[in-house]
Amino acid sequence: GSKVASALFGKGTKAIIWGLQTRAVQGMMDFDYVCQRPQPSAACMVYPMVGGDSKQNFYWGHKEILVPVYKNMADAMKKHPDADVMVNFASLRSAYDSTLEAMEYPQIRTIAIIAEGIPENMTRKLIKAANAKSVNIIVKYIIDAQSQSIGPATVGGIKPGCFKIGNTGGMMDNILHSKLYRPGSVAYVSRSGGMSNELNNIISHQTDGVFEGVAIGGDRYPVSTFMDHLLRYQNEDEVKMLVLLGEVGGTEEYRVCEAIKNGTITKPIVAWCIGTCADMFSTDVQFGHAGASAGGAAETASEKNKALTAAGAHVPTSFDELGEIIREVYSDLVQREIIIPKAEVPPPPVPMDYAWARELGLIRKPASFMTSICDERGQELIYAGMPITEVFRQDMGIGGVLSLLWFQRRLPPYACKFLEMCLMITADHGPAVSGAHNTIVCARAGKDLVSSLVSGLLTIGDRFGGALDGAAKQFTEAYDANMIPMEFVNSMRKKGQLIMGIGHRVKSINNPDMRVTLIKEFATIQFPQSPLLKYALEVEKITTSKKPNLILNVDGCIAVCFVDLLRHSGCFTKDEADEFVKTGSLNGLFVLGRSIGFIGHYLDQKRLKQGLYRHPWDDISYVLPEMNQ
Ligand code: Q5B
Repeated sequence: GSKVASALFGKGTKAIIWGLQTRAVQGMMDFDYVCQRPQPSAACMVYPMVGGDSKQNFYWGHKEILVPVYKNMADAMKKHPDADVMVNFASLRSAYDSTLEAMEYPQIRTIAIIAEGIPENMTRKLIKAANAKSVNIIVKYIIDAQSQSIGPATVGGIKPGCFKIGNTGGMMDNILHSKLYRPGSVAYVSRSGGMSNELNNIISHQTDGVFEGVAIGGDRYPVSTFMDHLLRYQNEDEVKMLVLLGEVGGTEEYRVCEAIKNGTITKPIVAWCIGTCADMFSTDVQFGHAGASAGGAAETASEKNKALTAAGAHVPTSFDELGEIIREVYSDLVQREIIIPKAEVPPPPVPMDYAWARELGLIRKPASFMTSICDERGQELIYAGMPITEVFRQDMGIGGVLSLLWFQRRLPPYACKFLEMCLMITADHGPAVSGAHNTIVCARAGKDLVSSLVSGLLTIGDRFGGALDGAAKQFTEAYDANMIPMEFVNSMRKKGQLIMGIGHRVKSINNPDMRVTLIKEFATIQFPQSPLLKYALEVEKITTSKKPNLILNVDGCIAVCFVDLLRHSGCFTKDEADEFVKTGSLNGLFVLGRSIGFIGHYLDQKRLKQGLYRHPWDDISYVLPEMNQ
């Protein structure tokens, strides 16, 4: 007897979905919505995840709804006793076990297995397990197993207005195009899920549409057969004509011939077996499905087409003619008033997913933020227009990367070298400076790397390490205003302001800072021009004449050299150069360079296993106010 005796799906069909295939489930929900089902078909999902049961959000038209996700099948079955379908998205490794488990629940009448690559022996065990149930239960099951290993053989099943299995029918535009949101009068069965899409298309254009379509899969051992479904269609009043899309391999089509001849199938049936081109090859041809290979002359597509014609099916001369034949049979049924085409009712609009609408170029929205330095979306990471492989091919170094990411352009090699030099020179200046001290104290308080690093970085400012931007601004303004160095120093004193980039706690003209010497030398030799450096050195002469430690310090020296680079390298306009000073890029150099040292200090403290730091009392002068009695 047939395993598929009654209707598989109705308008109220509820399914339990095994697996977290949210896109496919959303597709099912959208289908349900456009079919104007009162409720979604996906009752719940099952996924054996860590943690408790949860909920997954989906769209129901415009609204968002929550679908429960259960850790185990037993709970899903108990909470949703009205669910009689299982759509099993489990992988080929777990599909076997989960299908067997689902069979333990009598409420489940239909199981659709989506996994590809379930070994044939396991598929056969599943069939056996289903058959081992009592007769009542056996007739309840349809198991659509997938192709063993060769090519995709997507399982599919769609009943317009009622239910669709997973991704069957494609995306919403396809469902609308093939009018799969409302039932027609034509029911089909095919092996291939992919070809069933083509059938949806042909049938919707040549007739009043699809009533139901099932793709049984390309296995050598499909669990449901053509006849199982054709018999259901024969017994369904709303179905007025049948379509069978067979293929090379197997003998199932002969059972259909038999059924036509002995009057089991009385409804007009259009049939075609694909794979007729196999006759043109001198050797046997294995098509994409595991079952699609002729085991003998009778299994060829041509022989089966001949037999179907002889049995009384409407068989085209080629696949190209299939639509025409379907149309002819349909028109005849309309003429004889067996089919009375219904008025079209437009389906409710289903909102398109934002990502898809965007991909189709249908919508636009202002971006929440813009970026112009790095693009990681493509196959290759791109730094300011340059693929990362090219950065390495050209051996651009960290200076080159910095020039791309900070300044959005390739700077000449001497400029990249200068950037690297700044990072190397500012990398560390011992544990005593404010930032390193903070990092060390923080590390010794047991904090992590990021916290310790940040605690050091937060000390960078006007006094310590963060005088670059201020120095660049002050020196540039004075220079551009044609102030002679003495005028500049005096004006700053008058204003009561310190000159940024001047002065050092330990370095002086008697104890010169070699870092400053290195930068000065490099800029003087390598830069096309260094007028601001020269200006700053004149200022230094004046300040050091007052106090020997009022030297052009490391911050100041880098700052003025950098302005010379921005202004005279030919890579920036004057406005761009000013803008980079204004936006704080110069302090960025110190921050980046000194991060190297701070991380070093953090690691060093951990390596030395230093305990919590407490400042010694004898190093603190307690100067509390005296209380008046
Ligand atoms: N006087 C750096 O001060 C320091 C003057 C000045 C005019 C000035 C001070 C300063 C500007 C900020 C700056 C970066 C606080 C320094 C760095 C990185 C580091 C650090 C490291 C590393 C030092 C004594 C007398 C007073 C002041 C006058 C001082 N600075 N006049 N312009 N700039 N500079 N910061 O020695 O008449 O006696 O009252 O703020 O460029 O952070 O290694 O440590 O790599 O980690 O404490 O190199 O110069 O001097 O404040 O006692 O002043 O000189 O007005 O005059 P000192 P003070 P008076 S590089």
